[in-house]
Amino acid sequence: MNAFEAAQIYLQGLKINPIKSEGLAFAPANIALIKYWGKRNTDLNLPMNSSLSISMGDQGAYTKISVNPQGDQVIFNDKPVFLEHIFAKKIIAYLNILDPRRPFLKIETSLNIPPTAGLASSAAGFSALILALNDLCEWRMPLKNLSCLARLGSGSACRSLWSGFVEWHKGSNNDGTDCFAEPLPETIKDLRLGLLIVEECEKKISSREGMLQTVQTSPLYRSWPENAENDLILMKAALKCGDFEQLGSIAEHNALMMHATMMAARPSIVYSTPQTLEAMHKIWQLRREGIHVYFTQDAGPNLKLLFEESTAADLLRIFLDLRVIIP
Ligand code: 2P0
Repeated sequence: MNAFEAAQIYLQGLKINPIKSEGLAFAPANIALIKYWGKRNTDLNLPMNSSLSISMGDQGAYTKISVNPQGDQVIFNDKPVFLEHIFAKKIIAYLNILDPRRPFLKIETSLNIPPTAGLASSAAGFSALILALNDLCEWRMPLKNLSCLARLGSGSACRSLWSGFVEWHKGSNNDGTDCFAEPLPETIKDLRLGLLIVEECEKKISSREGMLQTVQTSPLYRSWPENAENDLILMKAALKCGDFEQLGSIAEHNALMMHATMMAARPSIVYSTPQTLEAMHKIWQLRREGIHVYFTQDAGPNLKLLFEESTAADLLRIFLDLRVIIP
């Protein structure tokens, strides 16, 4: 099964057949508290383990799509993008998987998240793109199918269709029909996210390459799917109780475990820099001093802090550039 065949199943016969003059959508970025790392199918972005994320409120991607008879056109943050550029190529390839006989389209995307923050902007981007298509073509498609379709663009995009906590079920079907995300009803009162930029650098190895290398070469990876599933069970229990401390503690542990599996790959994958480790030690020191703050880390050197509203003022005094987000 390839991505085109899977897309046709999720689309259930629908085509990119514009009904309205333009399709509009917003999708939030998301931060995984239980990480997606490793695929059982690289074409369909089917993961080895289920994952759980928190969406980033109003931080994400706005997308507008319209028909453009002259040819495909991609615009990012108000600037035209060459169609040969990797960013445009990914979008065009994705649209062609959905419908190779589609009309030419103009795709305008704006992101209000800092591109250097190491937030998976592709998650918000592909999620906003499929929502905008759903609007343009008036598909009125169930969100479960839209989640599957977003996943074909980027795995973590399937979690960006909702606000709040979202669970991505790994599923077991070869066609990915049971591999989609769903919102969770729980909330944690006064939860805040903080972007701690320790280094503004391009990541050296993409998540896609990093996952492949870890799955193929890390001896520690064998235990990752089972450990991640256990963390997911504990995280859902913490959410049910509204227990922030447990949420933070499990998320931090899960992130460190993911990085440990990567470090054991050959060659080793190390996203942390000395500044990342310094920030981690600072956070552990703050906890010893009674400040309730935890971190998570994705495929880059920057940290995302988890804390409660009451701690925000203290943290802003300690981390001067901390960007606080209300999820
Ligand atoms: C996550 N990450 O759960 C994990 C944790 C990064 C670290 O999902 O290859 O851009 O497009 O499916 O979704 C980033 O990977 O990868 C990611 P593809 P994606 O958020």
